[in-house]
Amino acid sequence: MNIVRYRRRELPEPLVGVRSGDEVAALTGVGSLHELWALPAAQLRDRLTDVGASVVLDDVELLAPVDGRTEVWACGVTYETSRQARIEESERSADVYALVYDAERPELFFKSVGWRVSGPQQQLGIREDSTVDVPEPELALVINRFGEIVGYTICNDMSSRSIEGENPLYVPQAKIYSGACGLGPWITPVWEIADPYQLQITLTIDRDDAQCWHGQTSTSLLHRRFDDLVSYLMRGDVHPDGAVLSTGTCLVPPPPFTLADGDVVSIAIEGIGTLRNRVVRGHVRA
Ligand code: DO4
Ligand code: MG
Repeated sequence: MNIVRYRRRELPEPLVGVRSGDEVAALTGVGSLHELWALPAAQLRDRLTDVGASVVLDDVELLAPVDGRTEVWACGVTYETSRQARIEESERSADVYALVYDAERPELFFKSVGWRVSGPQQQLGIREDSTVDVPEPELALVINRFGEIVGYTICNDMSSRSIEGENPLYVPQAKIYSGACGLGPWITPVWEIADPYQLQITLTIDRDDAQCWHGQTSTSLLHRRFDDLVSYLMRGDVHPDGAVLSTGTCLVPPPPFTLADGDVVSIAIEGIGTLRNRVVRGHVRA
């Protein structure tokens, strides 16, 4: 079962519901996702049982599973692969990545406000002023206002390697721009995943209807603990509508790979699903 944010063709307002198989049913009396993140984890499960009539999944538009004041944050250099890729792309400041990988304090950065996030049926972007671009397939934690992990989703932390590689102080420009954050297709509640440290992550990139890059990894290679990452997010701020925390990438397509206009990026995570988006160069359609 998954928690979905979606729209029915005949209705303009987003709805919140649960998906089981190929059916979606609206949650009775729940108008937004962030209302659910105001509940303690122990109450969430019960709240998901009160649903209305079902509709067919194919007949709804799935939206990014984030709304209200829920922010998307991300962690960096949490896997050895990411550490190595960043050292290689940033000759003059390689040290900062090696240092943060081993430091007690993880790298956390702001990624997106909810309204800018692309859902599963929307486009992702690559910047006009960037020359090397990659998707970053990441397991994302859904956290309630009390800092409890209540679910999991998939984040595509789209990144410009040429801009970040020039100078790590350019990370916000490499990571935050039109179409830089993809989330979805839905949220898997925490109790549905037996071991989040044993999930297979697969990245597939298709170009002109043929596969041009494919890689597979596992969350077992994570160099941090999820609770620890969450504690750093919560210790300096409040998140009254909860937060989404993406936990870093373990797959970075090496040079000379770079994303191109029209590529289709698919990220599959075991127990969650597949997030698939088309990429455009320049601003994405709102
Ligand atoms: O240091 C920059 C960000 C790294 C990142 O996004 C990742 O490791 O996933
Ligand atoms: Mg990342």
